[in-house]
Amino acid sequence: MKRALLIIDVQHDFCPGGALAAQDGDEVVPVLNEAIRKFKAAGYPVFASRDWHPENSAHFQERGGPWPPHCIQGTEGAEFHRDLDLPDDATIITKGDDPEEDEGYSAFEGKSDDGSLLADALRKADVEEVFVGGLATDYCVKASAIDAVANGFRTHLLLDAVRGVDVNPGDSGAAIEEMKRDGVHVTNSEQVNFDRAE
Ligand code: VGL
Ligand code: ZN
Repeated sequence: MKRALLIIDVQHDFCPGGALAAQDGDEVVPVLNEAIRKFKAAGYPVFASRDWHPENSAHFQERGGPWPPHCIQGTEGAEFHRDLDLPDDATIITKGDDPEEDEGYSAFEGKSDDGSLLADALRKADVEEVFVGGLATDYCVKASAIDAVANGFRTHLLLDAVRGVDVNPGDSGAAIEEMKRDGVHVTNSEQVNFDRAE
């Protein structure tokens, strides 16, 4: 079964010091770098989503949305984490760019540079199984993993490669339970081993 690594929103604003930091969000970076290395070595593609909001997004509190401004297009906070080793051929998925919507939590609502929806880009690459890591467990990771299942992909959450915002204590734990209920398999990245996989 062809696999892909799906990295959700590993951007400065979701890391410590950023506008909407997940606790210890930057700790996912070395774990994901190792996963990137393994997927590339096995010939599997890497997809990376980015939260990419206009300044006046309806997603922000000043327009009635739930969040302080974050990941504003073109700012440093919206850049992928400087230490994330994204391969040159990674497919970048952009989401959250509609100023009128408080949506775009799921990477499956996002599009690649050529305008393809993520599900179509994955199918075009013959991917059937996705491994999901990134930020934040309780928002975009949860929405993306659940949508991956809904789109027919066998879906694994890389537990050591996610961190949550936890607006309320326990949100990330509850999110993991919700993902499991919806058919997401939970694993750790060391368990992902391609040697004997196919
Ligand atoms: C996210 C809250 C608001 C995320 C994005 O990437 O998890 N969370 N926008
Ligand atoms: Zn956002």
